[in-house]
Amino acid sequence: MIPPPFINNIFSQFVSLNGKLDAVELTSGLINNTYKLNTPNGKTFLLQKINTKVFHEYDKLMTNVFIISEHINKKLKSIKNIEYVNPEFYTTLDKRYYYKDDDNNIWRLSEFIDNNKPDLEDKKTIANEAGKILATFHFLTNDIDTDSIYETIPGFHNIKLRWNKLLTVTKKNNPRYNESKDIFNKIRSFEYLINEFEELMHSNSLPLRIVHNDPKLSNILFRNNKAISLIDPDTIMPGYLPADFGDAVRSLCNTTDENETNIEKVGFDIDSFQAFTKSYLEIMNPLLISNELNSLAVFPLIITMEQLIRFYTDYIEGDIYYQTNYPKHNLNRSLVQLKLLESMSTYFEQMQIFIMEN
Ligand code: GN1
Ligand code: MG
Repeated sequence: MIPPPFINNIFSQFVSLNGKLDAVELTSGLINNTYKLNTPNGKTFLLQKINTKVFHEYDKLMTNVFIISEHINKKLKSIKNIEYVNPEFYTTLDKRYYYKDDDNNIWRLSEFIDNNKPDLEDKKTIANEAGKILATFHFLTNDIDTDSIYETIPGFHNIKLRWNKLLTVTKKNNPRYNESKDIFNKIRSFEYLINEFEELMHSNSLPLRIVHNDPKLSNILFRNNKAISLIDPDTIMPGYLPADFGDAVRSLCNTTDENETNIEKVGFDIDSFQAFTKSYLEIMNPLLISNELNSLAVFPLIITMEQLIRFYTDYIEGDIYYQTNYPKHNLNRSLVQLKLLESMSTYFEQMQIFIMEN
């Protein structure tokens, strides 16, 4: 937690402040530090310290954020009846997209959108709402020129690179690897997904579009079980739409969540998949080309494999990327993704058929 005088100083780089702020840290993200700020006049903001070890290109990242936000605002004004809340990002008083403090920390400020947690007992409704909001985001950004958006983390969804990195770290004599070789061998049994990804890339069959790259459930805001916004614009980059579809399915169609410690509870929920896919395609089907449609079913497997590789690699490397709350957190996260992938792969044909019928 950052001390109050410090936070007051950062906030007042963006907005003039009379009085004291009340700050609460929000901990659901794995990379940045996020604070909810209440101002004396009752307005709430979200202040974030950008993790510059992950986001080296924070300047380009923030340029992307402002371009995208402005585009979405314009489109929401020109087309009525789109239900989407676009949080406002603030420039500093001297018109910069972020504030660099004396210790070279990078801060940004946005409006806090009032929301409440969705009722996860009602998984189908939540998945249906999530499909709508991801499709709305894709629709709102589909006419942004991909050349105008920086690729801030090159190869973000290049699973081949992620796989090669895992192969490199497992070659070193590493005790964490030596003790968990059985997991590595299970991951290896899904190596065919790397090849499928490579074939898709070599055939150049997927168009580059604007992609969110982190449309997980905790990045969707709900109000009374209605999805209202897709937040966390850090990773918006040119990429492939099926990757977003895949990541959303990975996160939403898990019978439990990414940090579950009881692995028995993890599995693929086909009902949520169908509810999500149906509402996603209702909006996006007319805009997708057939190669995109044809690869929608395999991407949830590819992205789950990628997330599995990333968590496991980070565990082997000593937890240098993801924030962890206990010693084997990343190993546990890997086991969750592995079980999810095993379960999901048994539903692959059903997923394919459902997509073709919708
Ligand atoms: C990271 O920090 P957060 O929670 O927004 C990660 C995503 C992963 C996600 C898994 C830049 O996102 O790619 O899917 O954790 N972001 C980055 O929860 O690596
Ligand atoms: Mg993120």
